[in-house]
Amino acid sequence: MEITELARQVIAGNRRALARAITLVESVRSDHREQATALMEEIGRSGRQALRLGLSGTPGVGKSTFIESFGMMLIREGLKVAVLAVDPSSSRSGGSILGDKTRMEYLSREKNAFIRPSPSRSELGGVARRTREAVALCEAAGYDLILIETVGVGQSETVVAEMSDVFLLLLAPAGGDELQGVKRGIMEMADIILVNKADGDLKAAAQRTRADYAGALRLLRKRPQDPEGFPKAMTVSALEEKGLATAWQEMQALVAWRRENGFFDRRRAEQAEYWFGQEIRYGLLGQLEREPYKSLIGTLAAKVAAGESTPGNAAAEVLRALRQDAG
Ligand SMILES: Nc1nc2c(ncn2[C@@H]2O[C@H](COP(=O)(O)OP(=O)(O)O)[C@@H](O)[C@H]2O)c(=O)[nH]1
Ligand SMILES: [Mg+2]
Repeated sequence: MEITELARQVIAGNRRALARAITLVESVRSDHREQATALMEEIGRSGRQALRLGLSGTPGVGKSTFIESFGMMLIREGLKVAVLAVDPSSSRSGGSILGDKTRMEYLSREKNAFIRPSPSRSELGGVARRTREAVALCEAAGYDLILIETVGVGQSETVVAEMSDVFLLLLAPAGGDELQGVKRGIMEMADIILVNKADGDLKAAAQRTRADYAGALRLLRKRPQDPEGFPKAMTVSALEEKGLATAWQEMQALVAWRRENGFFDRRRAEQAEYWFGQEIRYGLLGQLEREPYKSLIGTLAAKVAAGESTPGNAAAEVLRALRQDAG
């Protein structure tokens, strides 16, 4: 199919076209990449904007259950919902644990929902680009809300935070009174912390955990993009569908404030700049993994290891070679 026609069908809301378009942006073949770039140019003109929600949480906290309940609630409100995942480990673990359709039983059957698991590729740069382009495709296809899911591993949280308007951190109730070793960096990215499983026997523990995190959030440096009371911690039960409507109201209030105060657009502009920088880095790193640089680096690494060259000198030699080839 011609790219212009594919773009037209994506914008017309054709789901199969959207799925095909995402398959195209996931491909690593160089001719496909060219087509994907052309496609992204075409769909960039749709002018549509979705709300992008990032969702992070370790395996077992209830991400899939949350997406199912929360997504169904939004569908009932008449919204179109897309679910994407960033999981750089999926190719190694032999299958994605994210965007797991079996736990999104109802949502996956909705015509106004679109669920796409993480592509099976381990390289974070590739996964990041593909997800960013998939987000843009879903926006062009008319989805109102895009949920981008990730597990708390490595850099994947940063990747998701840098493509989200609102970043949610999902936690489970803590057993004791300790915070669950959530890295400070992740806390600092969160706009709303949702302590899930606030039901049955776990309810009291969830409320304690929420209070602990609310306290921890107050200790963080105030960010300009937050109105009074944010970032905040709340309890929800994805299983019993409790607290979800309140959480959604909070997200909307936050977004409305950021829009009114210029932070929404500013954040998107900063994100575009961030990804520009990342694309350059990924591009350069990709070049280093190809010949002739790969061999050159191998030879120099052996010299460095043998003490025949210093890391600084050896690296300078590689950079010189890159510059010469470019010029
Ligand atoms: N009690 C309770 N259990 C939940 C809740 N949400 C998820 N679970 C359970 O936690 C387990 C992991 O949920 P899942 O959604 O697969 O977590 P994920 O790995 O983060 O996607 C499952 O057994 C769920 O039934 C909740 O709100 N309350
Ligand atoms: Mg899951």
